Amino acid sequence: MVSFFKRLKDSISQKTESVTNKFKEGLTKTRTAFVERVEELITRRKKIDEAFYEELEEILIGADVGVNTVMQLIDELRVEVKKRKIEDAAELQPVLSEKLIGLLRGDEDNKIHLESSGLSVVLFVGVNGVGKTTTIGKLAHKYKSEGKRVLLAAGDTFRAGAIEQLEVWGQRVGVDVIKQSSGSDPAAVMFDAVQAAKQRGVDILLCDTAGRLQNKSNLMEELNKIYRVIQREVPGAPHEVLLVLDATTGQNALSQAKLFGEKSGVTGLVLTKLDGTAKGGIVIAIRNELQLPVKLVGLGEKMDDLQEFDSEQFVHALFAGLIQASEQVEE
Ligand SMILES: Nc1nc2c(ncn2[C@@H]2O[C@H](COP(=O)(O)OP(=O)(O)OP(=O)(O)O)[C@@H](O)[C@H]2O)c(=O)[nH]1
Ligand SMILES: [Mg+2]
Repeated sequence: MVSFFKRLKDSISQKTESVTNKFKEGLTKTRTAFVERVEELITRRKKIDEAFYEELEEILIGADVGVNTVMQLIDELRVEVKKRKIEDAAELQPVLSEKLIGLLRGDEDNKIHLESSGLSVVLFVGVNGVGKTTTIGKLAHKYKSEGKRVLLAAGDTFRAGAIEQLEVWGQRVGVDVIKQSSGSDPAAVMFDAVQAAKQRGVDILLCDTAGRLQNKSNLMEELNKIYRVIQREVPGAPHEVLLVLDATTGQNALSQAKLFGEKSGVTGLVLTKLDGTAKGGIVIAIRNELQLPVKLVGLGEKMDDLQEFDSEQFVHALFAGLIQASEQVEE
């Protein structure tokens, strides 16, 4: 019995460790640009004074944490520093991590809500090239490995090569794709896909759509039609509408989310290409300035490079270098 619990505990901690490692790897660029600069600031300035706060502000804004969020964060830090009577800059790091985790944590959870039995439908939306199709491929892989029956719907009938791209992912992952010819009505594709999913006893249907700008009203209307077809054919569906955002576009991603979120019944966000940016602080800005939870993050182009978002893991991975450094100092 004891060994069973020990094995269970070990396997859980191994899993947590591998998740943190994935984040660590994917956040390398952000960590180098952001954490190393904070570290440098702490060692150079030593004391917490006005000049220290000003420089910290600059670093945070540079990492795309967003001006409003940075102001809030610095104010909270000031309060905490006074309360705890901190003078030494080196002691600020744990307080900063704590505050960042606080900003990232929300009331709503980061899980993707699916039916425990029966068909769940997840719709992916977003502007061109943000990583919708890739995320669908990765997520299909994840669910398939968990033993779920997955089906994909090729709802991007607009861009040349889009259907083939989804089919390549389908083959790679080993799941079927429901499609029609290029140029056909995406709502009709969704209708077919839902019928096929029901007939085949599928657990999760992942629906791709064409990239669109939130200000193109005909395309937003098309999305609306897709949404209505799914809603009509499956009770409670779509279970999630995930807006995919490209982290490398920084503050632009934030404004996309604001505009899209208002118009298309978005339930959560996917932030892709975090591996490709030094501005991973955008996660914090998005979390703090929008009511929408970040549910998934993309950390590379491969099948396994997708993680469920976890605020503590994220901040931990971000500060991995610093935490190690401060532990060494303590030794
Ligand atoms: N480095 C990195 N690249 C990514 C990630 N996610 C997607 N990409 C790449 O981004 C590019 C665009 O991805 P797609 O999945 O085609 O994007 P999309 O939103 O479906 O694009 P459209 O269908 O044209 O609107 C591809 O080259 C992907 O490999 C990620 O997390 N990290
Ligand atoms: Mg696509």
